[in-house]
Amino acid sequence: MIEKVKNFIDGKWVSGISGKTFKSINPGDTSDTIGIVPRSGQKDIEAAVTAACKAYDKWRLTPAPRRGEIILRAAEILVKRKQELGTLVTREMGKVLLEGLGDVQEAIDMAYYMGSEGRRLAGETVPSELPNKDCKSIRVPIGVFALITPWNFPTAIPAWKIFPALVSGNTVVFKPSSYTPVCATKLVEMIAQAGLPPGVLNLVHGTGEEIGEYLASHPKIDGVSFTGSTAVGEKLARMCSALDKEISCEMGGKNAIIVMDDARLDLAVEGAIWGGFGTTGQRCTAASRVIVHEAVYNKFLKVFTNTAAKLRLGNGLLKTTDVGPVINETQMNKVLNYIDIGKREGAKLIIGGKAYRKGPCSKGYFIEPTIFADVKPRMRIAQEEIFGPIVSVTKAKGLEDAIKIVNDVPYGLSAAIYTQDVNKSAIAERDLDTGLVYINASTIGAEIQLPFGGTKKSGLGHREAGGRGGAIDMFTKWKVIYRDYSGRLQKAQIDK
Ligand code: UN1
Repeated sequence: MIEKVKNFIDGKWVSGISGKTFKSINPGDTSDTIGIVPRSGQKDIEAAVTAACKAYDKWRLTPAPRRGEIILRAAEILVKRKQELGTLVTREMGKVLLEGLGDVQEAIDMAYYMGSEGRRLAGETVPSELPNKDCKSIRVPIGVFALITPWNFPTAIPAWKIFPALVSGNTVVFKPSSYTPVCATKLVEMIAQAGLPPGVLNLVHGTGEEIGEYLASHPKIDGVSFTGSTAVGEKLARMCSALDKEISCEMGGKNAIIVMDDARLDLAVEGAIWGGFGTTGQRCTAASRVIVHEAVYNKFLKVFTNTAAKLRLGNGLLKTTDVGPVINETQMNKVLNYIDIGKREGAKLIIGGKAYRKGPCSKGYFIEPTIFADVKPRMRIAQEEIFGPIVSVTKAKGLEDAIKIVNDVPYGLSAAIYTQDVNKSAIAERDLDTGLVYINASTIGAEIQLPFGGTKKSGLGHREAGGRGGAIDMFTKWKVIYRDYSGRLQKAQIDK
């Protein structure tokens, strides 16, 4: 079935003003068109921003628990339609069905968490230094937000942004990736069905080049939340800071798993397979490096390679598939180019290394799960984000050496260590310079009730998701209120 997708502006589903469209294609079978999508331009953005501005005051003044109730209703709708939406995630993005359903589950978790945040959004009350005076800090919304999201988590990442933005009292113009527009449309449809007033959440489809920057720099946009490449994030951040706009970016990663000589190798192999090849390596948290203690290097490599060799490529809807396609031709060429770079740099290609075009896979963007061994820490394949099913394995002399290798990259999102030694795990926890550290678990699979994000080139501004320091900080600003009921002028710092 081909969906005729529309924009959602001011509570109505509308076609793009220019009438131009583009197609959304199944990356596992390019003969399967999923949707015809408006290729919006600046006028569509204008209409969406105007609607979001118009809706802002009423939404801001709606009690936060009421805003939260709408989000909780959206959660219920998502639960009911999880199977349908998860299947669509697999069809439009390519990840295997279990992960497609996990993507939707992450959106559901976020909806419950942020829906109930409507009854918290807590500030502080503290005593005043003067009599008959009180002081408190409260969270207030920022205004109209532009949310720009990638294709690798077509429902979870939009949910990470939409729900905290809305519960905090902001209104939204949402521009999803042009590779997963149908998933974004279904998600918005379900949220709108929960009873959101018109204009509070608007959806505009189109490409980053044509409307992304225009939206983010629009004078009526107060804040921007972006997830995507470091190159685009840094550009948007520079632009927004020159325009005095709030901006937070969640960007690339070059995540690593350390395997110590005392590790449970079976667990470490499972973690490296899941982190490296799960989601076809297309997570910003993917374990694209494994740093192995020299004493267990050969043994680990052998089991890791044998296990990777058994992974089956294919259509993510089939139960027999372990690894789906990469998202598109550009990404496929980029990943294949990195395989060439690795070979030229002298890394040892031990498995994979090619596009996979057998049988039903001939119509999609499939790449064999690929492992490079004897990778030197400074090689490009060990430094740059690849975003595909490629894992580099590097030998380390010991814990200190391994931590140094993990940290010696421009990114700092996620890192993991496999060890049975509590002291080693404590040192890793202290010294790994990443936003997320896993002990005896892979680099992927962050839970939504804690802040998500990284150091260095992995993130700018506030963290995503829940917990102290999470997305509520991204979508609110602090206001401090002093109330003097003494009936006279009291001077702070002067009156005693
Ligand atoms: C991403 O790839 O941008 O921790 C997000 C994880 C997921 C989210 C990944 N919960 O792997």
